[in-house]
Amino acid sequence: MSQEASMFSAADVVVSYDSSTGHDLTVQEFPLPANFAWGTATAAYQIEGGASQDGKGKSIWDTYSHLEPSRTNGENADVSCDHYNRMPEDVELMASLDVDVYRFSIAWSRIIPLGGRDDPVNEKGIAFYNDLIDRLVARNIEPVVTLYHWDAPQEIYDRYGALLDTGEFRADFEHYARLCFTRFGDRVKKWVTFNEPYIISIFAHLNGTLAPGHCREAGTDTKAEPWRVGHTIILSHAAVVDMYAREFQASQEGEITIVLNGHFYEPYNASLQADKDAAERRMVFYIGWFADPVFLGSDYPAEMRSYLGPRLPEFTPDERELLRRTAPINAFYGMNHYSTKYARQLSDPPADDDWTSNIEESSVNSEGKEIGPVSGLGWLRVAPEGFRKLLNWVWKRYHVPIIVTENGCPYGGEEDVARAVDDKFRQRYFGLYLDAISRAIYEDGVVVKGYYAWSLMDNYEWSAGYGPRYGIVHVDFTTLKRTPKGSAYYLRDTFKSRRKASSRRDVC
Ligand code: PNW
Repeated sequence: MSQEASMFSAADVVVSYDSSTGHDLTVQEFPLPANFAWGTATAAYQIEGGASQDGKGKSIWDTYSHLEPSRTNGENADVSCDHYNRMPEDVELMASLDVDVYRFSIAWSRIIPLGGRDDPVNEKGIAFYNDLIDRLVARNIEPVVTLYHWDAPQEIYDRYGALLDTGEFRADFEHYARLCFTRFGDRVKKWVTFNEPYIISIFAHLNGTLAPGHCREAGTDTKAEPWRVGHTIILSHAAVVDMYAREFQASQEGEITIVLNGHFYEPYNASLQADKDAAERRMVFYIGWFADPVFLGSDYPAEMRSYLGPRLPEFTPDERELLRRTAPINAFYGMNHYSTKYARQLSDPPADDDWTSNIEESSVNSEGKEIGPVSGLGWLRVAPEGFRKLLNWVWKRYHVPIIVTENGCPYGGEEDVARAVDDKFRQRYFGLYLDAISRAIYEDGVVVKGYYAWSLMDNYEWSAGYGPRYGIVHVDFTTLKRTPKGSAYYLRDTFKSRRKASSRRDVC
């Protein structure tokens, strides 16, 4: 199984930070700019629960999480953290941690239960998000809203395959986005259209480990579908950016962009040119796939065109013009980042649906050296140097300010609240990754404006169910009690002192 397909392993490993990496993994507490924003992030399906409350329609995740046999560890998010009913408490919790920002997503099928442009609006769903936004604003917490965090309305999937039909999806998504801008845009000043198009395309339409679970075994066209889905996302994003700029930006004065995830890649064998090229090309296929059209307004990267040939859809002249026009409107690069991997160029012929240009990923290189200490997930290694390099890579290629819209890690044994609260592993991970940002800013000249920890609280980790816990707040999934972990206080305190340190630095 490729690393990409394995979601959860090594639940309770004992970690030594000075393992085989040879890197200095001591947190330095380097400063961050005085106006650097910190926040927490969540997604609707992962925390809300209230699956059919107040007229909410089904999403593809409601269906996928109830499949028999289960593809989600036997678990669903019908209740999850019950945020839908406990939202005021959660806002107060964030206020107590002094967060500047809360990034959350809107469940499309909560406000348009059937999803389509001619379907009715659910005012009770709108009221929930209005209340959330009002409470955030009252607490001086900036709402950052993602429109699509993986939960397409089931009905539009049944009607036309959701993201598989570019024209239909784009029209329905535009309608949904317009509704959100109209109802919430007086108070929401940062919008994200899509969360992680790579994961939607590959995990949901090739590996099949996320809803709607398309994969070779399910008989779907894994050669073409992921690239069609990516194409739909890019064009739907651009259309909505265009609409926001034309119809809303002048009066609402907000910003809009997309969130892309990506690892940094190091060569598996650093003395082989083929592996060095593979590491670079893996990032082009992972990130450039979306970021070139979105932020440069250009075609897909040339490497992808030549490798994928007719599997990769074409942009029409009108679409190229749309991309060119909207590229500079994207206000920042939303970066979700968790870890670094090694990339190795394979020589055996790849599968006909290969999406990597025949590159294998691993956490151990040709000399047996690990990329970093393992977290609660085998692939998620502590590798802050890779993070710094990725910030540089993105800045050099796209030259837009970066906001880190997700970063964090799970660790083993955190069901037990007493153990979870003492989450030194996570505190150190955060500390090291914040040091990497500081060095990228002050030593490398990269513009990074904010950092949102994933996640505000333990939640439903998609196909891994309630296994991996990424929260800075522990959730007891029986009583639903919230208990801040040490990392919540670490983040509150470290941002206070790092930002103070930077003002001193600026004065000197
Ligand atoms: C993100 N990977 O997903 C999502 O935005 C969140 O909803 C999710 O809970 C969080 O990260 C933790 O997994 C990812 O394989 C899924 O590199 C997979 C990867 C990265 C991010």
